[in-house]
Amino acid sequence: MNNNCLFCKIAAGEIPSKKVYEDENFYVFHDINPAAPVHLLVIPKHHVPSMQEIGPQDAQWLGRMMTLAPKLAAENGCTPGPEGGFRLVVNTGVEGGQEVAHLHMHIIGGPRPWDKRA
Ligand code: DGP
Repeated sequence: MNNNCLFCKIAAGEIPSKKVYEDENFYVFHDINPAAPVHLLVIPKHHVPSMQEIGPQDAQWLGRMMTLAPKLAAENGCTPGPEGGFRLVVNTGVEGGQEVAHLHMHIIGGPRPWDKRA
């Protein structure tokens, strides 16, 4: 837990959020500024600033984080099948468009049209 980190505080329940899933390692909630009908954020509960700090030792939990996506997408309104789908986005660093310095994966989807931001 990083006491200066917004997403650490959200994962700890210190700042309110619209939670859709939680387990021992991950916390998932609705983005406050959705770019599409479905816009979720998946965060690890431990503090990692961004993908720039990731190395081989992180393969296991990062893999688990990715595998959460299809179930969360389907359960929260993304259309199943090849005509549906969703986007996964991990903005990294300032030049990568990252605004909150706690690694997070966007799950973005739902019936189009919607913009390509996030
Ligand atoms: P990024 O640009 O990849 O760092 O995305 C950060 C996202 O976090 C952005 O889409 C808006 C969202 N966000 C920022 N502050 C809050 C908050 O306090 N609550 C929630 N639910 N989302 C937030």
